[in-house]
Amino acid sequence: MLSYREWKHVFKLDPAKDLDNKDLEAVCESGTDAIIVGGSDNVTLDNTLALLAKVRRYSVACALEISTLDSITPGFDYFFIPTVLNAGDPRWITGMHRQALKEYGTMMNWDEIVTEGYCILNKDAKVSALTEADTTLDQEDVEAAAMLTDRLFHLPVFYLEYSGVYGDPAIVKAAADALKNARLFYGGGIRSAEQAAEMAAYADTVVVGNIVYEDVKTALKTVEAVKNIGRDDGKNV
Ligand code: 1GP
Repeated sequence: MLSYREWKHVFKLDPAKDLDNKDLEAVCESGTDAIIVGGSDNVTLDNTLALLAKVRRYSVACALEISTLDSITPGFDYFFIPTVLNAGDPRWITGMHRQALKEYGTMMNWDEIVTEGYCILNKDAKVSALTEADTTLDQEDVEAAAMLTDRLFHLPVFYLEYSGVYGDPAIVKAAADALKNARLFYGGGIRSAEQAAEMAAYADTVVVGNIVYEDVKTALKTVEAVKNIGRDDGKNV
């Protein structure tokens, strides 16, 4: 299994959404580097476990991105923990994290934990409302958030989250240029192989979500598009 620091392409699957077994197989066997299990609402322990069991039929790496303490369960290769840097509600910055550590802190395998500095940029995304995110950030604000992640907090991942809309490549490039060590994850609105390739020119890891549920054939084409970019990030893996 590749370390998350080597992932170029991942699919994000939502435990609250249905995907038929044939499509799930195609997604897991597509050559993507990993499946991230995560969603903003109606995520439960039951639907998380059900999706984990299905993905585990395949050899692809599988990570849980935690959005609710209820869905935490062992069995994933990695646990991605977002801290939403531009959240208005402090529960999404450190509140739920402290609560989780009180419950699970002594039993956590820290090698499997990856903290993501999240920057949410689509004002209409469910996750913006949920976290009360300030999405009015310009390029300099995003560069500052990237530096906050990378230099000040030394987080391993900076996640530019445009969930539902395709982002601004100039902002993604600016974020990439501001990062020295943190990996840049880009996610949001990828609906074609060309868009996936465009973001892969700047982001270390391209996250493809909803299109899987809307047009699986196109979703599958994003894998090769991203893998063909082959850029050198200059970071240590
Ligand atoms: C969502 O960043 C991911 O958390 C992917 O976004 O669903 O818009 O592809 P989309």
